[in-house]
Formats: sequence, C-alpha cells, structure tokens
Amino acid sequence: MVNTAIRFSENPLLSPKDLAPSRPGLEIACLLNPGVFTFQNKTWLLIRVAERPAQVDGIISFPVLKGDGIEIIEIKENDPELIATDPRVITYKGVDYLTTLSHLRLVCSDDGINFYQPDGYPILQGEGPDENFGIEDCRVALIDETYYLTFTAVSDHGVGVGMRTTKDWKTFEKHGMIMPPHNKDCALFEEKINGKFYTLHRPSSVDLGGNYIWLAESPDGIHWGNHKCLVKTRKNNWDSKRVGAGAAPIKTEKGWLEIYHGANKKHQYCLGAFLMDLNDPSKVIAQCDEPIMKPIAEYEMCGFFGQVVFTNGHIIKGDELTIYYGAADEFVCGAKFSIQNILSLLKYK
Ligand code: MAN
Repeated sequence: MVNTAIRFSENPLLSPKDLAPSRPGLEIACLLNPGVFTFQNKTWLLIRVAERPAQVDGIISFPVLKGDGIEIIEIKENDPELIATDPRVITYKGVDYLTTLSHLRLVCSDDGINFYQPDGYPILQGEGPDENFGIEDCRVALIDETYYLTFTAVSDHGVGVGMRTTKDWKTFEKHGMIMPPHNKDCALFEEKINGKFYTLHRPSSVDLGGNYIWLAESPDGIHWGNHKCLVKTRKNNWDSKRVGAGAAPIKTEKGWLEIYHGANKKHQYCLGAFLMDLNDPSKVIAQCDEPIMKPIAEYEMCGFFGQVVFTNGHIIKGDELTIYYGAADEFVCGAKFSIQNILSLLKYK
C-alpha cells in the first residue's frame, strides 16, 4: 500500500470520555464518523455519539427511543435466543437491534484540532418510528447557503437515509426518509451539474447484487431518481465485501474525486478513491487499486470495533485535503492528504 495519509500527531482528537452523555443512565461508548463543515470561520464536526447503559456482567443492555424518552432493553447473555457475535448488532428472537443508540452532536474548533461543544446548539436525535434505533454517520453538503444533512436512519423497519436541512444549525427542516431501506452512505455533490442535483448512495441488494455505490439525480435535492450503479466491490480485494461513499465529491480539474470506504470479509475498513467525469458523474473514469489509507495506528486497530478507518467529512484548502474519520468505531481522528497525490494513484479505465 502507498501510505498517503499523514495522521494528526494529536490523534485521537476526541474520545468517548471527552463529552458528556445526553441523558442520565447512559454512557458514551463511541464517538465516530463525523460530518464536517465550515461555519462562521470555524471548523465544525457533527459527530455520531453512540450511547448505552454501563454494562454489567452476564447482561447485554441497550437503549431504543420511545416517544420523547428511551426504553432500556436487557437480555441475558446466555439466552439461547440471543445471537451476539458482532459488537455493533445483535439478533434476539429473530429481531435485529443495535447495541448502542446514536445521536448527532456539534463541536467546533478554531484550529481544526482542539474541538469544544459550543453553547446554544441542539443535539440532533432520532425522531419518530423510522429513527427509533438512532441516527448515524451524517454527511453535510453546503449548496446555495443551505446545509443538507444526510444520515443513516435506523429503526426496526430497517436502515435508510434521512435528510434535514438548515442554514443556522439552530433550526432544522425535516424531509423524512429520502432513500428507503436498505440504504446508507448518502453524499450529495455540493453543486448542481447541468441544472440537476446529484448524490452518491449505497443501497444493498442481498440476494443478487451487493453493497455497491450508486448515483442518483434530483430536481430539488430531496426527491431522487434515475439511479445508476457506479462502483462495485472487487473480488479478493481490500474492498471485496462492501463499498460506500465518504463525503461530498471533490471538484478537481481531472474530474469529481470521491474518497470511499471499502471493507473485506474480515470487516477491515480502508479508504480508497475514484474519479467521475466532471460533466457526467455517471462515468467513473479512474479508481485506485490499493487503499489510500489502511487501519495501522493503535487507535484504529483496537477499540469498539477494531481495524476500521471510516470517513464521511473533510475540509479542502487548495491541494490539502483534511479528512476527519472514525477510528476503530470509537475515536474521532484527523489526517491530511495531497489531492494531487491521490489523483496520481488512480488507474484510468
Ligand atoms: C452496521 C454498522 C454499525 C451501524 C449499523 C446500522 O452494523 O455500520 O455501526 O450502527 O450498521 O447502520
């Protein structure tokens, strides 16, 4: 692998102990996968905060949203009807649950390294029956002075993409579920192309097909159609099991550059890149063979779910791309890349 990422020496930038839980009785288990944006000359992260009660021996307990409050579900670890092989999800009596409940929290920074939670901004929680297992992994796209938030909406109905928009980060307009289950990793292009909005997204087709990156277009950024499959998993490769878009595609003179995550059968999550035609993003013109970033640091190898680097937010300054990323599903970290360097690694089709 060509290791193109320069990790922040201050990593992890944020760990679960750095923020306060949202309610009494819960602990923060993971801080991960922030959406990233610039607002009022500061760098902001919209972090996924995953919470659960303090765990006691022999019992798995986790919260789900119920009305305005939460309900704690407790299951004995030795219950024969429990399948708990993945720390992130369990199956009980044939029903799938998440082991943590996630909300989205804003933090900001003057230097992009030291973040704090500012007063006067709300916590974004799941709302209603399509979000009762929480909201996760939000992408933030700024289009014509409106911030578009696209996040994973999880419930017992499935995993889909929810959307809210805001201009001031204090009041939000809800647009409901824009991509029904199973779908996630929805990253809007930050400008229209030939008058249309575009987005990348990741439906999953389990019986035939797989976990592939798709493109969709829209007249208004909310209602999506003309879906096209763009990037598939590659057999025996680092991205053989699933691929999903990171943040908004980056406009370069060579095309739209997308940083994406790929996972293999062993659930190792790496980052890669591909390039779309500037005028017609349904044409993928180049892609990297090798990852541009692999989990190697201790905080990426060991945590809530090890061997993971996952990004869904970045800041661009000239050639410098700063990604913020979730490490081992537990910490928020940062790394810098040269955009030209990433472009030079792509193989044209
Ligand atoms: C997967 C992982 C988890 C996430 C769920 C629901 O299991 O990405 O982190 O909570 O899907 O989206």
